[in-house]
Amino acid sequence: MRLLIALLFVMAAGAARAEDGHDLWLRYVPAGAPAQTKTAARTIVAQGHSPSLDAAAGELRRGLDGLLAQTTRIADTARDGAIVIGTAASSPLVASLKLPLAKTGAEGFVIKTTRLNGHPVTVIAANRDIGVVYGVFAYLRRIQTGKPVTDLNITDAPRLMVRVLDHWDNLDGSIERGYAGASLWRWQSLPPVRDPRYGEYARADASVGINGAVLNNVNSNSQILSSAYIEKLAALADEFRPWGVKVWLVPRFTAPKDLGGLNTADPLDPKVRGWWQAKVEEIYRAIPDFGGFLIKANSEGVPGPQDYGRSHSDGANMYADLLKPHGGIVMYRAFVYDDPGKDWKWDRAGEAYRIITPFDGKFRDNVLVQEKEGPLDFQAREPFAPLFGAMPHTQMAVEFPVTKEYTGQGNDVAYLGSMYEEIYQSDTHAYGEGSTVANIVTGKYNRATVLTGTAGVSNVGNDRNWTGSIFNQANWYAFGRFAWDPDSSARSVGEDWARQTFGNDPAVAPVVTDMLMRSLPALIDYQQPLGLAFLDVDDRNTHYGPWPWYDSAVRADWGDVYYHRAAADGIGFDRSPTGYNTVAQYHAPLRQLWGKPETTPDELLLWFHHLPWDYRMKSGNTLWEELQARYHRGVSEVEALQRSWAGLKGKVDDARFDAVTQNLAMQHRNAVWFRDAELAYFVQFAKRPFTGGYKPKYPLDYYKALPPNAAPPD
Ligand code: GCW
Repeated sequence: MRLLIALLFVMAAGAARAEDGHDLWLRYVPAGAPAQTKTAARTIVAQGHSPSLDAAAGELRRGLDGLLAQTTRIADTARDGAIVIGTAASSPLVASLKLPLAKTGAEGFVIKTTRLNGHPVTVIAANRDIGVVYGVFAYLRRIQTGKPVTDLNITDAPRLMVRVLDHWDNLDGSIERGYAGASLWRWQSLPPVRDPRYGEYARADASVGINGAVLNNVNSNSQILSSAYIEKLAALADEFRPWGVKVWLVPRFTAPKDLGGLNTADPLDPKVRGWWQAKVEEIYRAIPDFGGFLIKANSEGVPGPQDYGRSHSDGANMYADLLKPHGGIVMYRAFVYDDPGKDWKWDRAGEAYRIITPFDGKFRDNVLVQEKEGPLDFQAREPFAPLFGAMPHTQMAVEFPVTKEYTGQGNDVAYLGSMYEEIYQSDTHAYGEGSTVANIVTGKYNRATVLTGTAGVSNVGNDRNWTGSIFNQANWYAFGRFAWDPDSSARSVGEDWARQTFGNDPAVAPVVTDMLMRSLPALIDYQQPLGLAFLDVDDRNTHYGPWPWYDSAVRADWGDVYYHRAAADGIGFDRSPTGYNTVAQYHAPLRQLWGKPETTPDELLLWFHHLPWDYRMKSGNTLWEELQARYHRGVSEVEALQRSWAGLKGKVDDARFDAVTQNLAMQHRNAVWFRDAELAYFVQFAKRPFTGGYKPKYPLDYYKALPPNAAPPD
C-alpha cells in the first residue's frame, strides 16, 4: 500500500511538471517497464570518492529513483541486488572481481551481473573514473529504453578518442549559425558566477560520450586567449571536469600581434613561437587537462600561416609541438578554399583536396586533420568528401553539422543521424572495397595512428530546451552516439532517443523513430533534390528559405546561380570529365561510375552532371518531371510527418506535443515555399509545362520580393 501511494505520488508529480524539453533525453520518469522494478537495485555501493565517481553515483541514484519510482541509498557494502560502481583503484570490491577491463581502455566500461561475497550484484566498473560515468549512463539508458538489466555482460569503449562539440560562440554571446538562443557561456560573470547550466550541459554531453567542448567560434577573436579569459575558461573547465568534458579553444593566428604587440605572427619566427609557448603554459597552469586547439586558418578571410608565406603544416605543427608536452591536441580544419579561379584546378568542391593533400604525412602525431563530411559545406546531402580517401598517412577526423545551418535551422525536423550513418558508411575504395569513412577515421589503414576523433558543430544555446526545438535534441544525441561508435545505425540510435525522450509506449516510440528516419530525405527532396546544392543562399546570408535566383554575392561561388546552373540547356553542376572533373578526386570505381550520368545515383545526379531538361531518368520521367516529383514528394512527406505526429495527441505531454505541432506547421510552409519558389524559377529555363495540373501558389516575383529572414509564406 505504501508503495502504491509513493508510486501515485511520483506519477502525479511527473504529470504536473512542465515538459519543456529541458530534461532532454535524460527524463527519469517511471519507465513503464514493470519488470525492471523487480530487478534493479535499491542500493548503490560506491567506495572511494572523486568528482567523477560522485557524479556517477549521484546520476545513478537520480536515475533509479526517477525511473523506478523508488528511493535508492548509497552504501559501501554489498547486499543482494546492489549495484556496485567504481574502478579497481577506488573500490576494493571492484578490485576483488576478475573483470575484463583490459579491453576497455581509458574511457570504456564493463557492466556485469555477478556475485559478490555471496550476494547477487550488478557491477559497473572501469579503468578510470570517467568510464564509470559512461557505464552508469549506459545502464540507465537500458532501463529508459526498456531493455533487460538482468544477466548483463557488457564491455564497451569508444572507438574514437576525441569527441568534441564545436561551439561557434562569439564573445558577445551571439552564436554563428546558432538557432537556440544565445551562448551558454556568460563571459561577463565568469569566473565568480557558476551558472548551473554549465554542469548540466557537461552532464548531457557525458550521457552520450562527448568528451570535449570547443568554446569559441572558429572565426575566432584573440581576446579569448587573454589572461582574464583564461581564468574564465578555468572556471568552466572546473564545472565540466566531473563529466569528463575537456575545454578546447580556437586560437586566432594573429594573437601574438593582437595581444602580444609583436609585429608578425609568422609561425616560424622565434618570437612568435615564444609568445605561443608562454600562452600555452599559462593555459595549462590554469587548466591542467586542457584539450587543445581547433584551428581554422586561411579560409574565408580568417588569418593563417599562408599570410606569412608558410604552409598549413607549418601552422598546425607549431601549435602541435607546443601542446605536445602537455598532452594537448590540434584539430586542423581542411575546410579551406581559395578565391574562385585563383589556383583552382577543380571547382570549390575540389579545394580541400587540392590544398591539403600535398601535406599528407607532414603533420605531427598529435594533429587530427578535420574535414567537413562533404566537399562543399554542410549541405543536406553531399557525397562524402574525397579527402578522406586521399590522406593515407594522416589521422583524419570528420566534422559534422549538428546545428542545422542548411537543414531547417531551429525549426524543421531533420534528423542528421541519417547523414552521419551515410557518410561513415560511404565506401571511399581508397584501400580496396570496404574502405569506409568509418574504417578510415578509426585508423584501420594508417599504421601510424595514435589519435582518432571527430567534431560536431554544436546546436546548443541557452534556450530552455537547449537546441531550439525538441527534435533538434536528437542531433546532439546522435552526434555523441556516432562519435562513440561510427558504425552505429541511425535507426537504432534514433529509436533510443525516441524512447528516452518520449518513453516506451509502443504507440509512441516507433512513430517518433519513423518520423526521424523519414525527415532528412524529406528535407532533401523539398530543399535540394537530385544532388542540387546551395539553393538557400541569400544576400543576408541566412540560409533559410529558397533564393535560387541569387547571383549578386561578392564572389560567384557564394551565390545560388553558380551552383545549380539552370539554363535553357539544362540544370546541374558538371563535375564530370566533360566539366570541372572534380569527380577525378574519387577512387575507382566511383570516379568512373559518378563520371557518367547513367551510373550516377539519382541522389547525386545534378551534383556531378549538367543535364538537359528532357534527360531520361531511371524512373522513366524526364529530368524536369522528376525534379517536380521530388519536390512534391518532399512536401507530401512533411504532410506524412504531420499526420504521424497528430496521431500522438494525448500520448505525448501537451507542451511538447504543441511545440512540435507548430514546428511541423512551419516546416510544411517551408517545404511548399521551397517547392513553389524553386519550380517557379526553374520553369523559366525549362520552358516546359508543369505536370499533373500543378502550379506554384504565387508568381515568381512574389517570392523574389520576400525579405531574407522572412517566415515561410502561407
Ligand atoms: O558554412 C560556413 C558558414 C560559416 C562558417 C564556415 C566554417 C564559422 O556559413 O558561418 O563559419 O562555414 O565552417 O568555417
